[in-house]
Amino acid sequence: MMKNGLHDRRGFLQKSALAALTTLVGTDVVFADKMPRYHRPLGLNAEYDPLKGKSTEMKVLGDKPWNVESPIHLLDDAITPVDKMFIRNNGLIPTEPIDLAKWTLTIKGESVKAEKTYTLAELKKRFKPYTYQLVLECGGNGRAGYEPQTTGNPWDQGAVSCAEWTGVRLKDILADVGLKDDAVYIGYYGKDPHLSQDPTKVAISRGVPIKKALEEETLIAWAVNGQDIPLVHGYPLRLVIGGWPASVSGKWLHTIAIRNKEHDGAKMEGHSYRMPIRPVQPGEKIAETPQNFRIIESMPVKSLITYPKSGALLEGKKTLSLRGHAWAGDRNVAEVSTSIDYGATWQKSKLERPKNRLAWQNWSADVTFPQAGYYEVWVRATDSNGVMQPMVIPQWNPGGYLNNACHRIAVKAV
Ligand SMILES: Nc1nc2c(c(=O)[nH]1)N[C@H]1C(S)=C(S)[C@@H](COP(=O)(O)O)O[C@H]1N2
Ligand SMILES: [Mo]
Repeated sequence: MMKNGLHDRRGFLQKSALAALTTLVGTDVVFADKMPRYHRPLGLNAEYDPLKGKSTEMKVLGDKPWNVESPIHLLDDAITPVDKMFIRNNGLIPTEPIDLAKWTLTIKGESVKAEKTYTLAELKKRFKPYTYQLVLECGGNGRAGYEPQTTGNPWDQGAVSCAEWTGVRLKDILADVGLKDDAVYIGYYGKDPHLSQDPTKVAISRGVPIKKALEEETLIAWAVNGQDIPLVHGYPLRLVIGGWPASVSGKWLHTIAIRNKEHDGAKMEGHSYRMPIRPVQPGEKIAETPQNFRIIESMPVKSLITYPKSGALLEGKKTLSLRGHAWAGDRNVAEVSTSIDYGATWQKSKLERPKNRLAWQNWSADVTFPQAGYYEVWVRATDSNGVMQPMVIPQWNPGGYLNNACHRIAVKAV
């Protein structure tokens, strides 16, 4: 498999593979022209390290696949820098050298008038680029809070980011392709190999109803925070859909299928990214039939205290300036409040408007502690429909999804 990816028809190393090798080893590859046919340079075996360039404070949950979360205080920036962005992979990070000139996006499926393929250059030339701040939150963010523990990564609260993504609107591309009237869903396909490396298996292939896909903020993106998307976050092309479980934002994107039925790709089935329709007892096993579950769509209202870090020591003064972010899936956040007395009283914070729809909102508050001692600071957001975060862990569910219980930090005033 690797042979075909690296070598040209005559068996010599492709220019793109040589360029990748040069980048990897950080210097010229002398005698590249003397390299035997089908030789696999050792330098290309150097494993890509997704933690390179990441903050050393990131918390690694696992490396097969790579899952890495941001401690909450690391999410303090208004726009999440890539070095503080969580990583969630279902499969392996692609290792084939990526040739930008050859990367294409194909739109196909039952509900396109005719299949169409675009090169990256065509996408950039033919359609108008847009930049949006978009919240990407793993559907399982907060899973560690559920008792009993469910399968899946035991995320604390840091599987969330809000970065500035640049690309073209999927709706513009689909208008150019031409859809049939029966289009109801989209499904993405990325280049990441399945964990088993079995090429017939797909690591993940999810999607959204066509209505969400056609929103203005749904992007086919090639840049994040003004730079190329890092490999681990989907270089060179990714679908970015804010407000819904980030599992619908396909990385290493090469194909989008326009479906005449609910997409049936990998991780669309069973209890994957689904909630039970009726409440279940914690730990209860229910049949994983479509009748018992609904697909998670918009994410629930949530907020974080990103400054100070939990355990902060307040010395010589009684007032503390808190700050953080709040978001509410497809909705806006209407109010953020904080409490220093275990929820007995609440103080409304200053809440900024989102930069654009589906971006998180920054909030800040000055709280005054009546005397020296130990406190907990709680934060609670309410969305534009009046829905409030719960103080306690919400309804247990088999996938451990959608825990949006209030975030809190400890503070010691001395
Ligand atoms: N191709 C591909 N896309 C993917 C995934 C993946 O494993 N493969 N993981 C999804 C999940 S579950 C999440 S939460 C987000 C994580 O995006 P990030 O790693 O850039 O933060 O990517 C989504 N897109
Ligand atoms: Mo996820």
